[in-house]
Amino acid sequence: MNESTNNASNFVSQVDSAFVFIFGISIFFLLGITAFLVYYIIRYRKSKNPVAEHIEGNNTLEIVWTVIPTILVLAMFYYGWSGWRYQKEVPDDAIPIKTIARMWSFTFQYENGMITDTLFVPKDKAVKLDLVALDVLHSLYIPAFRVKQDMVPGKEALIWFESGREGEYDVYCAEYCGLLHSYMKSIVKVIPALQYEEMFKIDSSAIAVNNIEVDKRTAGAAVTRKYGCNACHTADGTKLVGPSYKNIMGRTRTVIRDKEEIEVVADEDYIRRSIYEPNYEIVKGYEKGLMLSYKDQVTEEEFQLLLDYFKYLSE
Ligand code: HEC
Ligand SMILES: [Cu+2]
Repeated sequence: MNESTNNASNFVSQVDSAFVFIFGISIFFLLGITAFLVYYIIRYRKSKNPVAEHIEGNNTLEIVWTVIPTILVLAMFYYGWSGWRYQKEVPDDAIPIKTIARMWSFTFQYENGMITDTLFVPKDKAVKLDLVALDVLHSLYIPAFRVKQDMVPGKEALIWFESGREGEYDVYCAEYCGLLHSYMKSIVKVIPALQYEEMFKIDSSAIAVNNIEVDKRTAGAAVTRKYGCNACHTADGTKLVGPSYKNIMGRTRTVIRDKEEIEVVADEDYIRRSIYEPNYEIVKGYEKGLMLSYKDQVTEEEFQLLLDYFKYLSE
């Protein structure tokens, strides 16, 4: 079942026709029943029909209004079910992209290890997203593609699609996941297959250093965007879910470690622990368990960029 349309995804026509079918039947009955209702209210109003008539059952009517709705409901079920089955039949050659959800961002990891905060997919190629939720319930929702899947920590889930139209489409989290849930959105960019392959020839951190951020000292800002750190942190001194990056380097931090309040100096080791073992010590006044470890994600090179960036923000 591989239609060569130029729809945003291969599921659009099926989902939409199921929707129109169910919606059409609903509208038909809404209008029909309302019209009958109004007609009988007028026709049998009290002034015309003062004494009510007692009516016994009518077998023909009973059968008609049982059989017809049953057929309609079964037809709706069939439409929905066959569309659902198609969505579950992941093609063997689908390109896997690991999709990681955490409070409050999505990140996408490609076969070569590259990570982005925008989902890039090639046009006219089947893609499957391996969904991983790190902390709480999330749900990946791409309305334009007609796909949506809950993400439950510890439970594997998959969605796939094939996009036939280049462009940018919204990605949302569709499961309330805490304070900044409404900020948990991203974009999927459908690009030509050739350009998709080109993308992996360039080192991702090189993009950050050479193109987006010209200044080496602020290259770390691109790293914070890539990993969604800015859902919880700011660079301008404003407190969000976590402390601001501004003026942390070299300053004394009051932290809770093993239930004890102690003072530590924010040096390289401290920043390293903050990112790779965030619950080892908690900055006083903030909540434990919100920031998850970025072990296996933030690379040493990226860590150095972050460090330069934090130093720059603390000058
Ligand atoms: C879900 C929210 C959240 C995300 C996402 C998050 N953090 Fe945090 N972060 C916190 C909280 C809350 C604290 C304070 C509690 C603690 O010390 O763990 C914190 C503390 C820190 C600290 C110590 C700050 C200080 O003032 O001493 C650093 C550095 C830090 N985070 C860096 C990062 C980086 C870099 C990222 C992305 C790679 C990131 N955080 C992602 C919530 C978050
Ligand atoms: Cu979410």
